[in-house]
This record gives sequence, C-alpha cells and structure tokens, in this order.
Amino acid sequence: MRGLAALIAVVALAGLGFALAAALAPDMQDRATADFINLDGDPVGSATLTEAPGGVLIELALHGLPPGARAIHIHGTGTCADPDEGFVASGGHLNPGGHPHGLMHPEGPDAGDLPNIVVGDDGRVAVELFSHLVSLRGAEGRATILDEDGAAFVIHENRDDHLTQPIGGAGARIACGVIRAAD
Ligand SMILES: [Cu+2]
Repeated sequence: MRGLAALIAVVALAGLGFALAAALAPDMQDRATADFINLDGDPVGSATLTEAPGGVLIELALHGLPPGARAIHIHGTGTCADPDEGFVASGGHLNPGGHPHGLMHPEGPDAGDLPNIVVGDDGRVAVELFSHLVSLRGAEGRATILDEDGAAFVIHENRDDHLTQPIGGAGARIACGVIRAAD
C-alpha cells in the first residue's frame, strides 16, 4: 500500500509540474506575427507580437532597409496589398481614441505611435519595442490590434519627430507588414 501511495504522490506531483509548465510556457501566450514587404513587394523581415500584462511586446528583425532612423507605426487597416500605391490601403494610425499623433505631444499619443527604429549600415535592425497603448484583443480597453479590419505595421522614409501632425514628418511609406494572429 505504501508503494501505491508513493506512486500516486509521484503522479500527482508530475501532473502539478505539467500544469505549472503549461502556465509558464511561452507557447501559451497570445501572439501575433507580421511579415514585412517593401515597395517592390520583396520580403524585408518580420515582427513577433506578444501580449503582456500591460501592453504588447514587439520583436522586430528587419533587413533590406535604408540605413538611418525610420518611423514605424501601427496603422489601422490590416492590408499591405498596394505596394505600387505606397501602402496607402493600410489607412491612418490605429487610433480609436482620436488622439493627436506624437509620443511627445501633450495631448497624444495616438495608439499607433511607436519609437523610431534605427537601421544599421547593413540595412538590418533587430530591436524590441513595447507599447502600453495597444492589446492584441482589446484587454483592459486598450486599442485592439486584431479587430475586424486588423492592423499593419508601416515603416516610413523619415524619422518621426513625435510631435508634428499628422505623422511626425515621417513621410512616405517604404515597408508594410500585416499583423496576423499566430497559430
Ligand atoms: Cu505611419
């Protein structure tokens, strides 16, 4: 009987261990991804978005971009189907609150605002950004990335001054990535 009790205890502990591992495993987190294309329609890298308790962690790994500081924003329509037109189909910024643009604007920011990225001389950038303004699925009333019409990252030709309306002087759109729920 003692052996059986020990066996049951081991099985119970193993079960608890699996439950804990499942709760902590990164695979259990809500994630989304985006594959970027440039104005020629060629792939230029990707992003992984992971829902966090207070926002969304954005991991960017991009290549084939012009070196220097570039604006990146979350735009409010999930399409990059028009590279020939300069990605205008992705619409304006994700901004359900109707706030002025700019991380440094006294009445901003809008929910699509992000810090600039700095592309290296090799055309690459690998960086993590964090936005407390958004949620993948609308947690705590934050702007929803995966809503009915989705959302897309847009990279612009210039840096964002985080103040000027409507997009901080960021200029034309040079790359775009539709944000899609991860499987
Ligand atoms: Cu933008």
